[in-house]
Amino acid sequence: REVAPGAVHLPGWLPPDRQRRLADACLRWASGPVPARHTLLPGGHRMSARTVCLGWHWQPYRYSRTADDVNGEPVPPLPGWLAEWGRAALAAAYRRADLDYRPDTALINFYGPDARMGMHQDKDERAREPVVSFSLGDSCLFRFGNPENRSRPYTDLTLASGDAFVFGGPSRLAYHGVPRIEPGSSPDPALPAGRINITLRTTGLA
Ligand code: MD3
Ligand code: FE
Repeated sequence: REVAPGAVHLPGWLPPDRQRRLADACLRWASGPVPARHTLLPGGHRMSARTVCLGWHWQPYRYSRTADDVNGEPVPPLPGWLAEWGRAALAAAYRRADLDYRPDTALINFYGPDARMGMHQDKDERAREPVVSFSLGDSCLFRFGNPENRSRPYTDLTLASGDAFVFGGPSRLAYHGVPRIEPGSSPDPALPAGRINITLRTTGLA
């Protein structure tokens, strides 16, 4: 399950009831005070996934407390239970009980059948704490690359509903992307259609 140094895949780590609870919460946040939106990238492209943020609002290449590129509203807080799930996933991945992990942000991405995410690094965070990802609903093809550039070598794997993935250490700055969604692959009809991915991060901002 260690895909690369510091990158640990935990298939099916979230049981079905937690998948449903998290997905329901994601739907509420997506239609909350700051609606999920297709983020506009500096080059003029619009991301095909929709994103909603908790704790800090992300837009390339900065974090803010208000959703300045949506409606200016303050972003909802990151709930303690979700940060706790992140700590537990990190402890399971690294087999350590004594980790001091305090994520302050979640980015939640909603993918329709044709949404994708190009190869990129996540380096807008000042801290270099690990990122913890949870996947819900449809599976996707996930491409995990290297920290040098967006091309080979990379590892392709499937991320399925309930999977947790931890990216720390040398993997924290690796390029990665989502080349495709597998429509209709969700294991649970009680989950919303499409794919949802939640990433927990530490911005290092105050
Ligand atoms: C590796 N999300 O939100 S999750 C993102 O499925 C993002 O929505 C994808 O890439 C998604 O930035 C991939 C896996 C992931 C997330 C963050 C990472 C892998 C990562 C940060 C650093 C290294
Ligand atoms: Fe990313």
